[in-house]
Amino acid sequence: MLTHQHPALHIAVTGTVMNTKELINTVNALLAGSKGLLAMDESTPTCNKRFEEVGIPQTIEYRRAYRELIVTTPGLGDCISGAILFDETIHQATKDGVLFIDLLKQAGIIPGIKVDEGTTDLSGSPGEKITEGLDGLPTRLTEYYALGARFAKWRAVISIGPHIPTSECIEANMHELAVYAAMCQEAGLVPIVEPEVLMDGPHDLKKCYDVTEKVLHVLFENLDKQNVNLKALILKPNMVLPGLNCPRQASVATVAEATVTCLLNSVPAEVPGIVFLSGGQSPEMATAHLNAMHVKFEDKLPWVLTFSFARAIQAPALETWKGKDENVPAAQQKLHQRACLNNAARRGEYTPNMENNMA
Ligand code: 5MM
Repeated sequence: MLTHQHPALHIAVTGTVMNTKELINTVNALLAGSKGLLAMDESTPTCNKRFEEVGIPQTIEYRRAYRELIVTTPGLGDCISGAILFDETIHQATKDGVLFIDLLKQAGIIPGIKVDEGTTDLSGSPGEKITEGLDGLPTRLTEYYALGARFAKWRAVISIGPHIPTSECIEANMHELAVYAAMCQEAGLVPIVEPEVLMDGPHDLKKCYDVTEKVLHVLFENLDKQNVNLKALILKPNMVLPGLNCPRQASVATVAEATVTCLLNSVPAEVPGIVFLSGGQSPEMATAHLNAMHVKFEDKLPWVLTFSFARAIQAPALETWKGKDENVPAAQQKLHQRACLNNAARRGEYTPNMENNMA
């Protein structure tokens, strides 16, 4: 037997087996029941931008207070299985000194961490971006694991325009996502792989479909090249939608059908789960789209299909909070309500009149 021939290899092989088991346990817990993920990993510039939109001061203390509001929301763990944190947040605590990461664990929510370091211009390709953060990533992953994170997230951004995306941009970004995913699995963290085709622009739904399908094909080719275990990752894609400035918007049923068809054509059945980003859709539309996918396609889905929204879960709570202590309970109620509505959508049980009834 291999292990008798070489003791060092025995340790390595055993370690890998243990690692895979732990990764798959984490995946199963993240995809359990009718729960989904809460993305609360806005980088400082993005968080400040969201605050500015609703008139909240853009300081580290307001960001801390807002994240405290989120992680202390009563009952959040009933609807949310995992929360994606930003580096600043993973080190923060409540005003009484309890680490957010500990509060999440107590609530039965698995802590995750955004590990990309944002995007920069892709050289030689105007209008296109490449994500940064691979340098020193294995060390950071080890540190995040020690802090208690059990999954990670990396976002690649693909824009649609007259001459973009280019094949070079797609290839470069998907290669990075695959390298990141391999490093995560090595470090015991489940990789959430997020290739986001942006909604900005006047393009139609067909264009979004074609670009999303191509991006996903290139992604899975790269994951294969990097020997990433598809059973131990989660895909976080965009839904297939017309651009925000497209004159021909699509019905909920059309978006659901286009999205599921695109995913069935490009995501291997081995992948355990797909968790959508909301990408700038209103909270109500993101929920309605997820619901329609389950109503029409439930028995055809080889993977779990759920949510990992940031704006589409947080927006009503942030608008209600406005940075004021006295608004915290009402804001928490909004957050909990949105999470519950998305749970209903994952079961195909959401109806728009639940919006008013739950309020
Ligand atoms: C695409 O953004 C992700 C999902 O959020 P939405 O549901 O609002 O589209 C989200 O996880 C995003 O990656 C984080 O908010 C971090 O974004 P930044 O811009 O801060 O890197």
